[in-house]
Amino acid sequence: MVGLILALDVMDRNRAIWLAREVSEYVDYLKVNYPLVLSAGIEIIRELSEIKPVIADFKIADIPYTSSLIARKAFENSAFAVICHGMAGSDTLKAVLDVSDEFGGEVYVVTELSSESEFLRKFSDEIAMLARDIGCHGIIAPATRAERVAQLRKIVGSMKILSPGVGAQGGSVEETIKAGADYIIVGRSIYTSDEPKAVARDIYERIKGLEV
Ligand code: O7E
Repeated sequence: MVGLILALDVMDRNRAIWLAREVSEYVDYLKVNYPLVLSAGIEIIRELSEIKPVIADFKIADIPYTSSLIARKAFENSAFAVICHGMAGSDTLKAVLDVSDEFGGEVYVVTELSSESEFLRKFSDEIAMLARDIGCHGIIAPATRAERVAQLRKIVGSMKILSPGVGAQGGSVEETIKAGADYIIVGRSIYTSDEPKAVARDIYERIKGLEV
């Protein structure tokens, strides 16, 4: 199964809801990050969940206790999954995983960012191993470096790989899927377009065309 995730980094509630509805037939999940939650409030996660399952991208990276509070807030507001920074370490990941288990949710772990990420890149293989060994559900791997997606796929086996960095950041849909990503995360290419639905459809069809 390969698919598309919309990164809804818009600052306006009504626009977010409109975009989500507009592209819903082509996306599997909606990813909500700080720009939208800080603008529209945490309730936006609940509202969007009625359209598609929501991944709360709070890139949780605190001590275990605080991290578990953040994760709980996301799941209580109907998030399907949360994203954690693997650099926070095993105790934080385990604390978040415990909360997600209570809600039947999922936890995805950032290995290295699609940007320069010069510090995380030194440890991203180990972060992926940790995410795998403690039973997280997936990792985030950079579409801007398809060779890293391929390498991380070898480490995580059948875990989900979600890859941001396609389009606005220069990554390619085809190379990222061929390298082993399950989901492509796309934001600006879709939500700044005059025709978000047409762009989402095009990406969806290209992804599905590569499905093995
Ligand atoms: O570049 P865009 O507009 O297509 O948006 C990409 C989205 O993915 C945006 O929300 C950004 O915060 C996120 N992202 C990256 O771009 N690079 C990363 O390495 C990690 C993420 C991310 O979403 O992490 C958790 C999935």
